[in-house]
Amino acid sequence: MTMTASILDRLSTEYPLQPEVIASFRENGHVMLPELCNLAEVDEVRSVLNGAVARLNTEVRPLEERDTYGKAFLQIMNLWVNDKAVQKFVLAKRFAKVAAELMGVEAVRLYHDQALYKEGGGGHTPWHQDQYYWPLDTVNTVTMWMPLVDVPIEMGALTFASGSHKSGFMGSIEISDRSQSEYDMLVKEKGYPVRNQVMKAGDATFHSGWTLHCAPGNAGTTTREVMTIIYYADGVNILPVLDNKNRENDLDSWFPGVKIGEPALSRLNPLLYSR
Ligand SMILES: O=C(O)CCC(=O)C(=O)O
Repeated sequence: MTMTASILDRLSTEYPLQPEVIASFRENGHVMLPELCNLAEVDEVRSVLNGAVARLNTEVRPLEERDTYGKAFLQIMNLWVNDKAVQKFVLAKRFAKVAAELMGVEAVRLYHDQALYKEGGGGHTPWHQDQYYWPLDTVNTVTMWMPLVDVPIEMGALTFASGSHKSGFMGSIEISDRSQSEYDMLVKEKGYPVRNQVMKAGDATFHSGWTLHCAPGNAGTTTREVMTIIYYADGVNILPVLDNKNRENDLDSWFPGVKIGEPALSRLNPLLYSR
């Protein structure tokens, strides 16, 4: 499957951000941008992504044989390196520019992408912080989360603890039953407002690396098809010390050949936008 030149052109057009949208992102640690892709764009991108996910997925166990993390979604990472058509979507300037403007940085690089397909009957995504997994020495990281189908709450709507990013690191807790129970208590204790983000296909949320988030299970029978792209500010380094195995694994996977303390730069991290 190939993407047409017209889709490519449309994905490099700009999505203007009002100052209050940027302010809301910085205050809450997340924001929803309606129609970041229009329906024609979603249709084309969706067929390309569904094809790539079907080809690259290696999870064949029935849901009941998986642990909590495994039940949450089919997770297929860095599709852009395996599929030229997906590459056009993941490297699109429209999204990267939004990421740079929300973070208030000059330029952004790709960390990696991931398809997060929550199957019908799939489990909840426990509360977690993404940046616990990442070896990056910065707070300037952001994930774009775009559903390719409409996502009501009961299909696994992304859910944020607003303002939680301001606390930064909250604990060395992997996505698990433990992260769900401990962070659930913390969210209540701290009184963070909880936002279940209902979305239409082509809308997108952006959330900071330290924002606590989770999602309910998919109570429906069809898959919640979501594509995510993770960005970080150009010029950051790998942390001087990696304090957990996940960060070590991420360094190996997403920064091949790069060592701790060095600039976060490898062949897998193209510059996607520069002001
Ligand atoms: O899609 C989900 O259920 C969770 C998404 C997530 O954790 C993320 O994109 O960082």
